Amino acid sequence: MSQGTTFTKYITELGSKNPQIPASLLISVANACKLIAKQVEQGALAGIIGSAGSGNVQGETQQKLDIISNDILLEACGLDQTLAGMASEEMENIFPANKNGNFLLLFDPLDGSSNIDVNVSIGTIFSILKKQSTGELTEKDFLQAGCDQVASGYVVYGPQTTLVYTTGQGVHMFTLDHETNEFLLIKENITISPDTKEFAINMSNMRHWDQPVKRYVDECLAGTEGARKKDFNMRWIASMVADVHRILCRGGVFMYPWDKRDPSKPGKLRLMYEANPMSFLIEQAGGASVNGKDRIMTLPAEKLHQRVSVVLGSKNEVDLIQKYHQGS
Ligand code: P6P
Repeated sequence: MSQGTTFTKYITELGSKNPQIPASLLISVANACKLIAKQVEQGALAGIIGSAGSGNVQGETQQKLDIISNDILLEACGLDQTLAGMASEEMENIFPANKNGNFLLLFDPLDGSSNIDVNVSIGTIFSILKKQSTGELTEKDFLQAGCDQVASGYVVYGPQTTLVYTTGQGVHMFTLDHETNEFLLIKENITISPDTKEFAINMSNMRHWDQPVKRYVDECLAGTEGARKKDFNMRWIASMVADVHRILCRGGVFMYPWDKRDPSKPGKLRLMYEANPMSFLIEQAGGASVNGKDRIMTLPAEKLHQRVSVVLGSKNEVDLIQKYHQGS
């Protein structure tokens, strides 16, 4: 398909060749994200900066834009007849849609929302599963492993509004043209270099990390004089979508590991609508994604909002970190 093709045309053609592709749902998500982009761009002008004065199921303060984005996705996608139901970081329970639908949509409507007030890139992350049961929709329908995803992607609201998705046939990137309000194809079959000199982690948590993560980061910091014999660069945007987008564009490794601050929590990030969709993209681009010891896409889904430790990106770096976690 040639550069500049619209996302709608691209996905419609894909869906016409393979009915297993959730084509109309992907188009509904993209259209919802166009509306979210308009809200994000308005910011303070639309009086939507700041806290909504409520908390979500995660116990986090909801930003006004978190709720606005969530509602836009519910409304825009709820009309899609192929959609059986939705689950969101911002909602404790599932949201039934159409009883004849055969797809499930899970999303973090606005990831990185602590960056909203300071005009730093944020994003929408989505994951699409097939409804396996024939009966009434229940939360159990959503509890599927990452390998069962039929599609995943994100939209990053940054200097450009860019959509990246996969249906298991490579990773493809589209940027929103504000003239036509269409996502236009800019790159197909994105791949990540297996090696990198750039890591992303919140260094302020160093004293809380487990030994394997501390060893890996110490070796990166030791540079050419250390075991890795090369210097590394560090980035941390505190917006997973922006960090993952950078890795898809130029390689790197992203870590949000378990740490001692709350030992009962396996990690900060959520499996179903953050780690799984991003892992699908990263693996499709030739990278790797683990929770330390194990491949994230094979982890059993036990709870809708379960958390997980995440190490993802350039394969050789992720493999090394995994080796350290496996004690070798
Ligand atoms: P910290 C955003 O809140 C988020 O869920 C991810 O997008 C991001 O990578 C992480 O949390 C940032 O966490 O603890 O560095 O603020």
